[in-house]
Amino acid sequence: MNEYELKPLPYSADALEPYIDAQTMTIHHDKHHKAYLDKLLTGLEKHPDLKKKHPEELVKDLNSVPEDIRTVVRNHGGGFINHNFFWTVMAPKAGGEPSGKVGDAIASAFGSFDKFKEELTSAGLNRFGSGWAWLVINKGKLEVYSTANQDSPLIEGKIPLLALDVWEHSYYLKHQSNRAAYIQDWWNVVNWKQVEDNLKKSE
Ligand code: MN3
Repeated sequence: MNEYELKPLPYSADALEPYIDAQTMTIHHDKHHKAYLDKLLTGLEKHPDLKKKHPEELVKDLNSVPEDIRTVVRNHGGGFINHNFFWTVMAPKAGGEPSGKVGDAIASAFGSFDKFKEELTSAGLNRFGSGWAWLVINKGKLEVYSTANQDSPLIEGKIPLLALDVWEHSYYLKHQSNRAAYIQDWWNVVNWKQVEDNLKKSE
């Protein structure tokens, strides 16, 4: 299948209401996400062979990408794959506290779910400007951290389990400048089943 296509959202645009509004979801996916892909494709026109690789592979190994499009791959390739991932870790009728494997892994890495929630929330709040907060696996251990712009954890060899987009375009229409209120709402749509799948896949 073509990995350089914009896939539809895995649920309807209004599925995450009342936490994330339909208009935000539509613009975020149809305009912002699409623009990352379009700009990535424009960059790759100069190096069509690179399209034989999965976009994640390009981002993972930026040094092997020709210098004239390295920044394009980092920013727009990153934006493209980060959003592919982001849609999957949200779902309607989700949120709450994870049980099972993920619940155990979080409790053992952070002490408790509440401590983890605090850490990820603060990573999102303290990211100055645009970026992401992540739960990743780094050298076999669960870790919370944040990246600037559209930098993917894959650049540093970290495996993403959960992503929180804190670019203003993900909340401004509903929450205006209140990033904290957006993050609080976002916890209600975290798709723990997908996070668990991501954890299992990483093993
Ligand atoms: Mn975004």
